[in-house]
Amino acid sequence: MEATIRRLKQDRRGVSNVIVVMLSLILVVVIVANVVLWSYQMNQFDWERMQEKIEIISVRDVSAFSPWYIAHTEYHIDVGSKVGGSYTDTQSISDDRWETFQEELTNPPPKYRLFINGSFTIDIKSYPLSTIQEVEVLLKYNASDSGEKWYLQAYNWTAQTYSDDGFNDTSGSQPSMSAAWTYYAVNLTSCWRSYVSDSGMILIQFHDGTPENPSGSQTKISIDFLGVRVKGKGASFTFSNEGSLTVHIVSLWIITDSNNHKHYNANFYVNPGENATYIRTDIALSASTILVKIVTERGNIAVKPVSLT
Ligand SMILES: [Ca+2]
Repeated sequence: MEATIRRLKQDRRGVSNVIVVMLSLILVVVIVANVVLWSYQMNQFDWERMQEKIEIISVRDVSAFSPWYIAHTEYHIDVGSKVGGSYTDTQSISDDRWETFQEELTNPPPKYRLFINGSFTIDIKSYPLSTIQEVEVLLKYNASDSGEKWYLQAYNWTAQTYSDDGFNDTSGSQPSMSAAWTYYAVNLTSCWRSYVSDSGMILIQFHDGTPENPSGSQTKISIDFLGVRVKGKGASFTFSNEGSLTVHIVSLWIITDSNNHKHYNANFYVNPGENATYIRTDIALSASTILVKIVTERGNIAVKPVSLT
């Protein structure tokens, strides 16, 4: 009887030992499998990352001017009068036709003055506002006398007044002699957005600057051309993928100097063994020396110093 009980106790201990050993084995197998799988995945990732060979081959400024946007309705005369021609004569610089206005005597004090304005519409379907870098205005005119300066302003939609704040040239234009065709161009620089409505409309005013007394001359002004154009942003990046895997570029940096690092999200694929050019119409390469940096989805980086001419 005692012997039977002892054997039973031994058997039970034996069974529990077997269970412990089996559980331990399962645990070890699970751990080992995980470690192997993890290191395999790590190796796979590292291997792919090491296989990636992406280079920036070239970076170019591909910003471009739009066509000229011209007056599509008659000029509005605030002060002065029309002497001849029509707004259609101001649409082309090479048609030997022009529209002529004359100053008007205003009070007080009595002075000869001229204020006219025209409306111009930027084609925002072709040049969305987000892709515009600059706005330019060009005037070709002559004056019956060379005694005064002539100014271009634009309507500031925020301030609701005509202004030339921020223009690259606010000093006006003075003809060298009477009846000499004179070109006057202004750039609205980085302030251009204040002068362009959401629908792309820009109102340009042309006016005299040093009005004469009634004893002076009542100047006649002929406008051969008045137009507005925009410069669209544009940067092109050519990459070379010399590796055996498709490279996905996810980030782009334009570094102008140590304080100016501009980051752009990117989404561009370069096939293995191929060169590919990536065009961005939201990037303006305004500085002459920059550093371009890209980051791939696998975490590789390519950098290129660029001198733009
Ligand atoms: Ca003309």
